Amino acid sequence: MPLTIRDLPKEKYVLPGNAACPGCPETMGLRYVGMALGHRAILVIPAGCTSILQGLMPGNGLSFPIINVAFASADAVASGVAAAKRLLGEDAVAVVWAGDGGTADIGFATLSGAAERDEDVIHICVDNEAYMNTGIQRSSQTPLGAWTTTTWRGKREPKKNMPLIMISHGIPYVATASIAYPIDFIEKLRKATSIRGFKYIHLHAPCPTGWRFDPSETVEIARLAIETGLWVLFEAERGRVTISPFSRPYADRSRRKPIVEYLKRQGRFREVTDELVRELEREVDEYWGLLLKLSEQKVQ
Ligand SMILES: Cc1ncc(C[n+]2csc(CCOP(=O)(O)OP(=O)(O)O)c2C)c(N)n1
Ligand code: SF4
Ligand SMILES: [Mg+2]
Repeated sequence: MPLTIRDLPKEKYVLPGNAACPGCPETMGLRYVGMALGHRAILVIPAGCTSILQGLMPGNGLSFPIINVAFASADAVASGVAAAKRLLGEDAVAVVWAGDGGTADIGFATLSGAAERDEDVIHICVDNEAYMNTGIQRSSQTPLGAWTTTTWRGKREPKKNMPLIMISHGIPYVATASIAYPIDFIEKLRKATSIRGFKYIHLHAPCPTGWRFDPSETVEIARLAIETGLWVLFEAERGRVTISPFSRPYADRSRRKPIVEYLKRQGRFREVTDELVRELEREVDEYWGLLLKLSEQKVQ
């Protein structure tokens, strides 16, 4: 039986009154982590919006057990948590919850090291496509053309492809997810707990504050990323890719919404040109072509 919203536990791990902005995608993602893993999750969190919104003792905004760490140590600390849990026979899941900066840039060395050692850890990259906590600076996950406070005229480089980089580490499980599709994310998290070794999940997380859209539109913007084919939901088990059901229709290019529908809803793409749209379309086609080759799936 497929999982439905009614099957999910009611216990709350994200508490009211926390310091997140309205419409924050990180609190949404954490809520789903709570639903998927419950009290088994031990979160290792480097600096970022989550470490701020969790608050200071005794005013906690999150009720997970959390270890706050320096960027460069997150996956090394989680490797230690995994070893302790094995030695003590605890039924716990070592989870790194890190932003795109903490994952793809500042924390990448220990992420790559822990993946190469195949530590029994789940690394979740909550990707809001910039360093939001310190004032919306660009990261390697900021897409081509996007405004940030360090790319005033739009970023000139494309988004670094982290899921493909993690697949090439040869780890047992890589998946992409979106805060607009909670059941898909929860199922992937639960599957990850059943697999021994290093698991990487990249969660697309539109941020109203940094992307310049109304806080009531977070889920809509996240959904548009899927419907335009810009963000693709998939799983890769030992490198073999399966496109997830919500993304499957968009393997067919003609079913994708125009990319401009996604861009025009966000102030960070205010200066977008036709040339940029064409370049993004080219990137999307190329990425889909590669994923479909890896999946050996026929275009429907
Ligand atoms: C080694 C180091 N460099 C820089 C900082 C400052 N810093 C704190 S949070 C942050 C940005 C984090 O961005 P991201 O990981 O994307 O998380 P977000 O705030 O977007 O959730 C930076 C640069 C730091 N704490 N440590
Ligand atoms: S800046 Fe974005 S990610 Fe950070 S707390 Fe605000 S809405 Fe959430
Ligand atoms: Mg970020």
